Amino acid sequence: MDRFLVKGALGDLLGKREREASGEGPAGLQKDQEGGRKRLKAETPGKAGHQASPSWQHIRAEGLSCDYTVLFGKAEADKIFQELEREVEYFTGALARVQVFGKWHSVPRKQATYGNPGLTYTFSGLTLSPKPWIPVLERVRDRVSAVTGETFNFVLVNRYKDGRDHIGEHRDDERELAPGSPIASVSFGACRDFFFRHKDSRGKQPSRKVEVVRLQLAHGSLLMMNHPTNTHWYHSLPVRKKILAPRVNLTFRKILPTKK
Ligand SMILES: O=C(O)CCC(=O)C(=O)O
Ligand SMILES: [Mn+2]
Repeated sequence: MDRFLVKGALGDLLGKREREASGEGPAGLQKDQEGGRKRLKAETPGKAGHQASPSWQHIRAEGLSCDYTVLFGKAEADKIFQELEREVEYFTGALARVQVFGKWHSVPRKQATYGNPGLTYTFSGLTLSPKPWIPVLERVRDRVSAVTGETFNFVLVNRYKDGRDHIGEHRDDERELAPGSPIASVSFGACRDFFFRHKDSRGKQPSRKVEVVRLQLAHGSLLMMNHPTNTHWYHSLPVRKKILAPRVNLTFRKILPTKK
């Protein structure tokens, strides 16, 4: 996690968001035309019949494979959001700050990690253990697993108090992720723009032009970022000053067990 945090903060400070906002057209969202990828289940097992099957949008570009659905209806998403607001304990002090070129800055959002016992991960150069799972996070994790068939041992929680909070362009640290595993991103609260930029299409003089993939992540939504998206594409949540409401995002991951 270490790497993306620093890169994110660098992106923030150097105005990468401004570059992201320019140019290329909207992402092509493919409606669920072939019934979904094999492992995306059409229905949530073990739940009462009132629960609608998720309808997936498949987002594809060169080296990018994502699947998007609204997993929780408004009433359930509202409840989960309230519980997250009550129960999640965010980092404070040194863990809520990041050093860039020797200077300390506040991370422009709040963060917390939860996960299985015995796991460790690196964050801001420190080896940390996630907090033990709490019921609201287990509930969301289990719903994601039920509809995708994927399992997760770790979640990073990001809270954006309003549209000024953001995350700069970064890739998630693959050294700590199980090879080939997807990242499941579940969002609650304010709907926010979310961009993917191809690694060859970054900076002032990109080696080639690849269209930016632009999404909006709604209240109660799930975005599956499948392999190899994270290898080829950077992602970000840009500043949106007009947004006054908070947002909480959960990225469920499968991280490699700690070497003994
Ligand atoms: O808030 C989001 O939607 C993205 C968060 C993210 O990219 C991350 O946690 O690595
Ligand atoms: Mn990320």
